[in-house]
Amino acid sequence: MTQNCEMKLLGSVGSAFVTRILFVFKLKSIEYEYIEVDQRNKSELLLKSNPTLQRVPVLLHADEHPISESLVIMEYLDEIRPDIHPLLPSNPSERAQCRLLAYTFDTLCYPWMKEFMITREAKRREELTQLIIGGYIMLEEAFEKLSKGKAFFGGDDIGYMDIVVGSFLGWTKFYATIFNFNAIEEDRNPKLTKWEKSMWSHEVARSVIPNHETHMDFLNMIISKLPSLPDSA
Ligand SMILES: N[C@@H](CCC(=O)N[C@@H](CS)C(=O)NCC(=O)O)C(=O)O
Ligand SMILES: *[C@@H]1O[C@H](CO)[C@@H](O)[C@H](O)[C@H]1NC(C)=O
Repeated sequence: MTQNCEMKLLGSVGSAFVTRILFVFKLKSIEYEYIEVDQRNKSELLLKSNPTLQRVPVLLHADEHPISESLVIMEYLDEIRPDIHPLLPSNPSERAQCRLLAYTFDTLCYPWMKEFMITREAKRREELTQLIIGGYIMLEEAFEKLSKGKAFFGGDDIGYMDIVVGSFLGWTKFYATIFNFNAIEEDRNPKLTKWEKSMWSHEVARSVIPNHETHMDFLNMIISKLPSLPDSA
């Protein structure tokens, strides 16, 4: 228990990357202290613990070196708590596939989704729609391989890839409501559609994925950080 209290998470409400760490804490029953970072006014603690990237999440574990980047933190927590709810598959080739997939999702799909949210051009938004659809078709194929007919990427229960992609389920649902665009559609993604249902009926996913209002606040915060338009005619 004492050891548990030495875990601190710097996060911002609404961030899917932070949601990933909340998933892991819940699944592995890790106690932690949550410290909110205001994205418009970053704290000294954030700048000190993640001076280069200056973004959340950051994990502070006792006197260890601070750890940033959600995927790195997820693997760290999996390594220090390997006995409770292991996240990565045991097979090295499947582990590598998961890591590659997560890397691809974060370096391609995420920037597309982020740009989709802030772009003011209809044409660009349409291009991004197609790119995101392609990304989720790639995930559909990966799901087929990794899940082996089970409900989750991780098999019978939530694993590494369920967290990586599942942390964005609040956002894709938000986009469906606000922009009338759902990245996961039954006709293109029959398996992911079922997977999404399994995720929403999972108690941990339901408790850590932020709600609509939180996403709306986050969107407004992002917009307020953008340079203002030269005219608003
Ligand atoms: N690749 C990073 C992405 C983290 C990230 O983009 N965090 C955002 C919040 S969603 C942030 O703190 N941004 C602050 C900034 O870029 O100035 C991860 O996986 O942790
Ligand atoms: C920024 O945060 C600091 C403390 O972290 C606070 O003293 C200051 O008033 C804040 N500034 C604004 C503009 O909110």
